[in-house]
Amino acid sequence: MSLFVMSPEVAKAKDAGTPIVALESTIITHGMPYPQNVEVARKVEATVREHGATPATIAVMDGVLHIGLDDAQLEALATAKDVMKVSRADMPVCIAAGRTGATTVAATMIGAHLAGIKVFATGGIGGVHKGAELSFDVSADLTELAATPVSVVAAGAKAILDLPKTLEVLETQGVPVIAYGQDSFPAFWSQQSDLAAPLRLDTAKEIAASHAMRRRMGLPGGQLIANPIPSEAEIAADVLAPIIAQATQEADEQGVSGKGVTPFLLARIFELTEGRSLEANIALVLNNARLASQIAVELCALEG
Ligand code: PSU
Ligand code: MN
Repeated sequence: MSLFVMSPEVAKAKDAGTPIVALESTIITHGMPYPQNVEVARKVEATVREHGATPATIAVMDGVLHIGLDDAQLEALATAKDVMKVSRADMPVCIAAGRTGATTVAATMIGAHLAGIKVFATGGIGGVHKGAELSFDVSADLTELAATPVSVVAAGAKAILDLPKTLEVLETQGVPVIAYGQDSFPAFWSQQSDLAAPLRLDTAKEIAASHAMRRRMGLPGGQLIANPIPSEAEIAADVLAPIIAQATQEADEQGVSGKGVTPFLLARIFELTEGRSLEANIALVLNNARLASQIAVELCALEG
């Protein structure tokens, strides 16, 4: 029996050998409030289609790994209660137990690779949390990037994380971190950070060629493409710094730990910025869907 079910739209693209872009589902269930979450999921899918690729939102529903969701399934996921947050460790358990789970970056990469999808768009990746020297809280997204050959387009990583340590771990793991069109590593809500990006490429074609070269050389793992947020949607780093500090302190005081940390911080920052963080989040996800589609188109021309 197949390990997954493809939506008719994705199956058609697979058969035709046309470009496909994977999309994650934790951003829907744990990253944004309803109903914006499902509206954004639809808009992201539409953006991928407009740019010549087929969207494949990945999630586990009632024990079935879905590669591509139809509209009713997207709505069901966005409104479901008790949805597991599924990373690498949880995925087989969730499927075997017949449960419903939203996939993180790590688990979406695994699903995409199983289905032969090479490019994936999201908002931000998980990383090394502030205080990780005591909590050991390092996202499994980082080791997944080292293991699974999918190019992930994100707007960098959030300043809720320790960005220098996140870049160090990625370097140790041999993950290329490629800023798109600029020298600095983008910081999710802000285009620039004061950290230099380890690598820079200026076109989707070069990013696709690097992905293909990695495979030809037999190196495992993918690439992290750090795509800066559009300037009109940016929130200045100095506006956010005290808000992030407050949210992080509250998480500490309330004993939030493990998988709960990222969703807690995202929700508090949303409240404390009175929704501005969500607006920025939406703009950058759409921007990432655009670039990921362009990369998928180029990669398809290169590798088929
Ligand atoms: N960062 C964001 N938005 C998100 C997430 C991270 O800016 O929605 C989600 C992604 O699904 C990511 C996951 O893969 O959180 C990381 O969680 P953890 O740190 O528990 O691995
Ligand atoms: Mn964690």
